[in-house]
Amino acid sequence: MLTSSKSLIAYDKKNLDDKTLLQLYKNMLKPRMIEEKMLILLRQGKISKWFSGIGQEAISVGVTMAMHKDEYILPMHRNLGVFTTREIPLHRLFSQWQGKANGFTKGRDRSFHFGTQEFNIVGMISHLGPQLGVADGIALASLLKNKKQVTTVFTGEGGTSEGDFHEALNVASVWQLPVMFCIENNGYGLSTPTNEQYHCKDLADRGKGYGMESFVLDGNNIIEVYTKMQKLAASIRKRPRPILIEFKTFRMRGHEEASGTKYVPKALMQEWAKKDPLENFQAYLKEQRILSEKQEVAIKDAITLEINEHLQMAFDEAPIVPNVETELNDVYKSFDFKAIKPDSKTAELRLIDAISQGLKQAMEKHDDLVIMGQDIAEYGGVFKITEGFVNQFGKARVRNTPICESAIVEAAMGLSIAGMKAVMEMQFADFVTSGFNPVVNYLAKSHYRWNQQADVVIRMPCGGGVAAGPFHSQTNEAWFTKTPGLKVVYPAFPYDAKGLLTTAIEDPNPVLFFEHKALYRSIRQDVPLEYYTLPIGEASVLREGTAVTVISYGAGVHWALETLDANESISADLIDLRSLQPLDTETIFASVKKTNRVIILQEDSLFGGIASDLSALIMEHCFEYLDAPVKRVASMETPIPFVDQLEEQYMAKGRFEEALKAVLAY
Ligand SMILES: Cc1ncc(C[n+]2csc(CCOP(=O)(O)OP(=O)(O)O)c2C)c(N)n1
Repeated sequence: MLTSSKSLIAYDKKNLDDKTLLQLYKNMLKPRMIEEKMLILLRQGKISKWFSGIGQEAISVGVTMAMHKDEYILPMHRNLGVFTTREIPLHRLFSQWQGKANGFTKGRDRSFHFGTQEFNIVGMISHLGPQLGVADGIALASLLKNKKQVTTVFTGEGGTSEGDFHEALNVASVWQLPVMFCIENNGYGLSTPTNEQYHCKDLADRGKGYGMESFVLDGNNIIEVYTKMQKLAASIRKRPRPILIEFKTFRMRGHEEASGTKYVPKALMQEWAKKDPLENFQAYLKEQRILSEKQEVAIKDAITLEINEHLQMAFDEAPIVPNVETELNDVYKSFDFKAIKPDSKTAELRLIDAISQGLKQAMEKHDDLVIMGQDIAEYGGVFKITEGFVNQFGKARVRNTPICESAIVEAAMGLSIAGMKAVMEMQFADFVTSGFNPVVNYLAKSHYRWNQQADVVIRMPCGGGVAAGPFHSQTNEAWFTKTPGLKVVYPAFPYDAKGLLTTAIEDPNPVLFFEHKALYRSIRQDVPLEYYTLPIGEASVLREGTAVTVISYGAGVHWALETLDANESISADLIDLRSLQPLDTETIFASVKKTNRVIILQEDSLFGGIASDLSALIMEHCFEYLDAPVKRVASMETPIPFVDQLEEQYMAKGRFEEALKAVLAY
């Protein structure tokens, strides 16, 4: 609180007119008054958690006012001022916080965890850091479309310790993306003070390390924030590049309301209270005779009325009525698959060539498709799938990336938010762990949370049998098949690989596309030369028989074929799943009901693999038809060893034949 009515912040209004100054004031006042109301409601138990931005309004408001309304802004949990300055009707915000349908997430996510294309706002996910890489992707789209727009993203100083921050800044700098990275340094990350968070004077100095201009601004001085950000935004629109801005400010309330501020020294709190951005600015406007007492009362009355009316609307809104179908339907964006029939002209292609051809033809078909990955441009990727692509499509659409899986998955998400398509080549499927968070938390959940598709395909060169050891051999599809929101495709043949990849790219949902490295150059097939698509979610029945159903995918399909070829007397249905999520249970159940015996072969180690769930599904749906227990054959429960003899022992392949015969003999 200011003890006198004199402003303690040295404002320089430059050439700002009174109307703008009053607008800045009103825009700061509104979130402050909303928050004060929310604190009352919180105490009354009428809303859940609250993250306060009191004392930090000048940053949200100044930055948002410096941007054009059609430019994307990516706020965090203390940026109510961003939402109100973009003039979101308050009742929609209130409904959001009460988990009601007129909010932005149909009650599926809380507080500020939402985005809205209508207002060009992309809200955070809880993990904080991913926002920064998403901003890169949005800015990349704006750069590629020559839109001359700036994208702004916020982080707290705590969030700057996450890897995402460093990856996102580096990518933005290497690609010269038009992003304003805004750090709100408010002294504490939950209870952690800055000296336990980082070991340098100003976080802005980190910009230098990334080859980026950076600035420190007084985050409590609305005029400084607004005028400087306006200037920077204008400059970036003309000359695209990233800029890092550190706003010095202070968190005046607890991390969230319930947690309090006991650990914050009182003197520090008092010192910052004197720098309150709203009270000081109000005093200044009065000193300058820009704001009268009467005007102030009128402005406050109008805001109070607006808050109360809109709150009433939200309270009057009926609570969400749960509906199982609605929930399930919203996990994926609906996709109207259009079968494009293959041309009759074919050529014998290896799996790797078929994938390359499908990808190339998808690039020709979709002008807005961008491919990103390590060493994929001139070098053609480590497996040479994108060899020659740069010559045909240029480096803007075939993008070499730094080694930063998280930021690239996030950038792919950003491209999708900006209406583009992205394919990311994971150099080896094993490395997806370095980008795991945005895959399972951002891509997978965004359609369910706020109706935002993640039009992204991640190509996953995977699998063993190539003597490459524990970190270049894994087949990690099970990490993703259990995550609602992702599709998982795993072809075993060139024809399927090409047609399913083109579909995966057409599908607006996130697809993990597994490509078995050992099959790349060993499996050949006649493949149509023109563009075609195949439906995701349909298994293919490779052999038909009566005695047993063999279910597999990827390399396992070829092991099964070899075994069945060597045992011609075994009459088996052989099902190649092709797609693991969604799963073609209809084909599986029909086969099991016919043969009454089933064996599932997977290359992954046993526990928690897709075979386990398949087994459970078969048991639940076909129990009465089974003449033998469902058998799973999988690799050993160890990491994948390097040397041939050990790897061979590890692999499920060597145990399949015996297990198959045991199922038949049961
Ligand atoms: C990956 C991850 N780790 C930890 C948390 C828990 N958490 C939420 S906010 C927060 C503090 C963030 O501090 P800062 O980035 O400075 O933002 P502030 O809350 O101060 O505005 C923490 C630790 C989280 N949400 N996500």
